[in-house]
Amino acid sequence: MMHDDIDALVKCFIVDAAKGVRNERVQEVVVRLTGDLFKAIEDLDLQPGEIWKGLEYLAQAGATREIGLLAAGLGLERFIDIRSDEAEARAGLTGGTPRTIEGPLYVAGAPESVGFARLDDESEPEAAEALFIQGTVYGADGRPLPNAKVEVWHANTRGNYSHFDKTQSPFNLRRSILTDDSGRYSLRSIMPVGYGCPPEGTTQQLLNLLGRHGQRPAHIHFFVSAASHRKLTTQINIDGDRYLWDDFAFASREGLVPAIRRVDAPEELARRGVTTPFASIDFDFRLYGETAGAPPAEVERERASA
Ligand code: MBD
Ligand code: FE
Repeated sequence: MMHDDIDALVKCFIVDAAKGVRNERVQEVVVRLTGDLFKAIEDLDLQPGEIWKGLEYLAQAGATREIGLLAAGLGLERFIDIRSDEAEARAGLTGGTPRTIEGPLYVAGAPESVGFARLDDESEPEAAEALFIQGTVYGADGRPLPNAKVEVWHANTRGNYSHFDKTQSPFNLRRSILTDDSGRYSLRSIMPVGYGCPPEGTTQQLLNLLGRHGQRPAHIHFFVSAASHRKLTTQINIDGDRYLWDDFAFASREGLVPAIRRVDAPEELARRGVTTPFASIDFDFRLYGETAGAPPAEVERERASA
């Protein structure tokens, strides 16, 4: 069938068949996506069994709650970010901390504190290197922002996230820190290890067929928000990870790989209240001001909460 014939057919099925009140945006999107799908079926000569296989795959990915993981692995989430970067650049917003993808593993409702938080529940004292992160949140005028909210979450030494990994305590490695009067935040946690897609899951199943791995480099997620500013969604990477520039979710970016300082001086250990050498990272955040010309920075999507 020719593409023009497919367009006519889709119009018949979706537009002409409409008798009730329609949502114009939904109709526009469905007409486009259905038409593109039908054309792909025609061009690739997809067989009925292949088409059902695809639908069954999506159903399975949904049923096992891996749609968010699939979006990351296909680069869809990264693509959304690239478009958001372009929209911000068009609105004249440059020079802020780079965004990178949220991923599917945020959980709302983490414990909140002012200035400092310890993220780990002390359940991995042997395996884990202590990690301290500290910095300042800067606003649109370049000045430190007191009372900014730094939401932070990351994996444990097995690459697993609390809530989704039921062996961890609630909100382990998840906190919400408000910056102090100087716009500063600081935290103590443990060095994370990179996440890997569940080996038997739907996402890894597809990645295998594509000859791809499903590994992320070690990373730490942040939401940074403040009154009159655009919410920033980003991550920092742990330098030296073998997957640093080979992330299955394509989230590594220049500017998000801070230097790690390894500290073993006895007086420093004593000052931090630790008995073994630790890692320290300085990382500042630079937010954009609220901007009429840019699409909303707050993304609506289904998120876990506890
Ligand atoms: C993660 O930890 C993550 O950040 C992403 C994007 C996908 C899967 C697991
Ligand atoms: Fe993650």
